[in-house]
Amino acid sequence: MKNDTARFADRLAATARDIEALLDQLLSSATLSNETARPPRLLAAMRHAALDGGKRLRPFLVVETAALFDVNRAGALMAGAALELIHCYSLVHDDLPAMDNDDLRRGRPTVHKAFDDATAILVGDALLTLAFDVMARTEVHSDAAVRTTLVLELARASGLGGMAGGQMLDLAAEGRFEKKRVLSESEIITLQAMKTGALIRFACNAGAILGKADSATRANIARYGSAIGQAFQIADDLLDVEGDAKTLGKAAGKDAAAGKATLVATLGVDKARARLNELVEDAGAAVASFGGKSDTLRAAARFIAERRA
Ligand code: GRG
Repeated sequence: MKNDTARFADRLAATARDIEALLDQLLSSATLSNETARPPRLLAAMRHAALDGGKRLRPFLVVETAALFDVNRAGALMAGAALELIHCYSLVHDDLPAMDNDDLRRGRPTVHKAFDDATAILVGDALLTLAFDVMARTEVHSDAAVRTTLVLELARASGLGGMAGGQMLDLAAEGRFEKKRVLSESEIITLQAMKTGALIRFACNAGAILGKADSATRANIARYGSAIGQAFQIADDLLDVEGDAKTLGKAAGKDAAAGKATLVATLGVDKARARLNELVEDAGAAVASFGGKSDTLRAAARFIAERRA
């Protein structure tokens, strides 16, 4: 019989396959109503950004939290695909010369390297807007109020007070706009809760929104999402220190070289690892009331903490 880790890996792979197929379809050359044309170069660059790569962790979290409430899987996958489009856009823009200036992403040349900077900017714009187009579709959920809540919360997670705002705080912390200063632990936690945590938290909340969960349950899911969001970032920072470019599919050691504000730099590797373990525990406790139904979410928290790529 398969153990928890193997079962988790199978479920993650199955969702990744379904998301790949869905994104392939969403990024087909056929125009939709009220679209005039899909310019081939922009479409090719969007497909380069979104297809054939990535763990699809955020859609997986949507699908698995939705499964707690016996939500229809096809709708959860569609919501997950919308979220993945936002994630892919953020990677394309983050890799640009004006941001992190990376040549490699998911083991392939970044979009601005494979195409050019202007195309990469438009890829980000078009993926971002397509995400909201997809989230608003009836295939996500038959209830318009559920779709409106998803659109609203996705916008909040992605924008000024979420991911884009967090990226701004990150650039400021690097000393781009004024003198570089050392951030406190709580400032780092806030920055990371916005930059990477917001989308991960949204992924979990989306499952509860689709399932029309009550507010106490929503709060538990949000606690789970916050804990794994923080864990994800600490694991990512540890990988930057301990990983290598070949397994990561992107450059390693960049954060330390740039003197980036991370909890690993502030707390040191051992304390950061201890914090990571506490967060995995807390994530598990937050969904304990679901019993065996939340086994996969608990395995996901462990996977996030232990991942090597
Ligand atoms: C440019 C608006 C804007 C935002 C950028 C999230 C973000 C903000 C940038 C990503 C930069 C980065 C590499 C952050 C570290 C954490 C992270 C998001 C890693 C990549 O996510 P994974 O591991 O990637 O889920 P895959 O490739 O598996 O999808």
